[in-house]
Amino acid sequence: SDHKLAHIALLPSAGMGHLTPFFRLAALLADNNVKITFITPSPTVSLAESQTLSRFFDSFPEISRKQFHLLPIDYHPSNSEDPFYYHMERICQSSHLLSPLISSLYPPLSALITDMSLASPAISITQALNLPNYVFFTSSAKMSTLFMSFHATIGSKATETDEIEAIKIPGLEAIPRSWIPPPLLQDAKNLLKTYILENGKKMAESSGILVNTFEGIERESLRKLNDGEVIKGLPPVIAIGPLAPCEFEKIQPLAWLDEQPNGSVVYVSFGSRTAMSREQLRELGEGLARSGHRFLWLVKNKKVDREDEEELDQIIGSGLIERLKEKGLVVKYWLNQEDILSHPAVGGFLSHCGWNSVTEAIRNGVRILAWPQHGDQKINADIVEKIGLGTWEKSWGWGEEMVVNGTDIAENIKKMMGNESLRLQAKQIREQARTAVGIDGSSRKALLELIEIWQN
Ligand code: BUP
Repeated sequence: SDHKLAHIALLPSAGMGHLTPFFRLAALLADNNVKITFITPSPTVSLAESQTLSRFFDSFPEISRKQFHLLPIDYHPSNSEDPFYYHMERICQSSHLLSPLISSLYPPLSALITDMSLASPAISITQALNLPNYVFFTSSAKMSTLFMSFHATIGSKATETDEIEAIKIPGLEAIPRSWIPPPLLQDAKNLLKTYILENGKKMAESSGILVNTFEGIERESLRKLNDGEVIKGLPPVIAIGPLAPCEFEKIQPLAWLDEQPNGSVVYVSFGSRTAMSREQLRELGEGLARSGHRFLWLVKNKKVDREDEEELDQIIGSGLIERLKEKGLVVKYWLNQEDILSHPAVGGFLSHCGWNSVTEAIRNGVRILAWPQHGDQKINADIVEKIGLGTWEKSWGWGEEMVVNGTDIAENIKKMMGNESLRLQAKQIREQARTAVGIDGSSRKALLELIEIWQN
C-alpha cells in the first residue's frame, strides 16, 4: 500500500502499574508494523522497573530506547508523600527537556502517547510542536471519568463536600465519599491532588484517550464519556484492552503450584505500591491459616522494593510462618503475576484491585476478593463487584485506615472460594475479553483504526 510507516513515541510514568501497560502497548503496536520509540525517564524509583525495562529492550531489539534524564527536583516531599507521586512530579518538572528530545527523533513522529500523570506537560509540548498527542489512561474508564471531572467538581470545593455522603460526578452514579482517596478531599495542597487537577483538566485537549479496558466490562462508562455526558468536547475515549502480557515478563512458573489441585489456590497480592503494616500482615497471615484453603501469598511491607530488606520471619513472625507452611507458600516480592494467574491451580485472587491486576485476572478467568488499599482501587473494586467477577467487603475501608482481623479475612476467603457463580462468571468474562481482542473484536478494531490514522 502507499501507507507510510507510523512512528509513535511512548512516554510512561513512575511505578510498575504505569510502566507495565506501556510496554504491553508498545509490543502490540510493534507487532502491527508501527515503529516505536520508547522514552524512559531515568532513574526509576523501583528495582522492578529498571530490571523489567532491560528485559523489555533485550527482547524487542526493533524498539528504540531514548533515555530521558531527569533533573534534580525543587520540591521537598513531606514524609507522608508517596515516592512514586514525587517521582511523577520530578518527571513533570523535567518535561521541558522533552521538546528537543522529541524533535530529534527520526523519522518524524506520527504521535506521542503519554501516561495520564504526564498529560499536562506533554500536551503543552506537543501542541507547540504541532504533533498529535494521545493519553494512555492506565486505570479503568470509570476512573477516567472521576479523573477528568475532578477539577470541575470536588477538586474545586473539597470542604463544601465535607458533610456530603455521596458525591455526584457527571456521567457516574453518585460515589460514596469513602471511595475517594482522602488526600483528594483535603484542602491542603498535596501531590496526588495537584496531579489529578492539572492532568485531568488538560486531557480534554488531547487527540484521544486510550484505556486498557473493553466494552464487555465498561460499556456504560465508555458510552457516557463518548456521548459528552461527562465532559463536553472530549476527544475519543478508545478501549484497546485487555492488553496481553509479553513473553519476556514471565520469569518461571513456581514448581509448588504444579503440585496443587486445579482451582484450589488463593493468590494474595496487593500490587507493587502497597506497604502493609506489620500488624495487618500478621492478621492476614492468621486469616489465611484459618481459611482452610491453599494459598500463595506475596508479602511486601515497604513501598519501594529497594528498601524491602527484612526477612519473612522478622515480618510475619517465625511461629506463624511455620503454621502457614502447612497449606501455603509465602514469598517475598517480586514474582511474575502472570506466571501465577495463568496457572490452573489458582482459583481465586485476594487483590487490591490495581487496574492491571483486575485486567490480568479477567484474562485468566480468576475470581477476586477485593480489598482496595488506596488510589483508584475502590472505583475498580466496584467494577469487579458489578460485573460479577468478585466480592468486596466494603466495611474493611482503605488499607491504612484500620486493621482487619484474621477471622474476618478467613470468612471472606471462604465465601469467595465457595462461590460457584463467581467462578463461572469469571470464565465468561474471560471469553468476552478474548473476543474483544480477537479478530473483528471491538478493542482490536479500535486499535487498527488508530494505526490507520497514524499512517496517513
Ligand atoms: Br506485586 C507484583 N509481580 O510481584 P497494578 C506485581 N506484578 O508481576 P499497582 C507482578 O505489576 P498502580 C508482582 O501483574 C501488574 O501488572 C502485576 O499493577 C505486576 O497495581 C503490575 O495491579 C501491578 O495496577 O499499581 O502496583 O498498585 O498503583 O499504578 O495501579
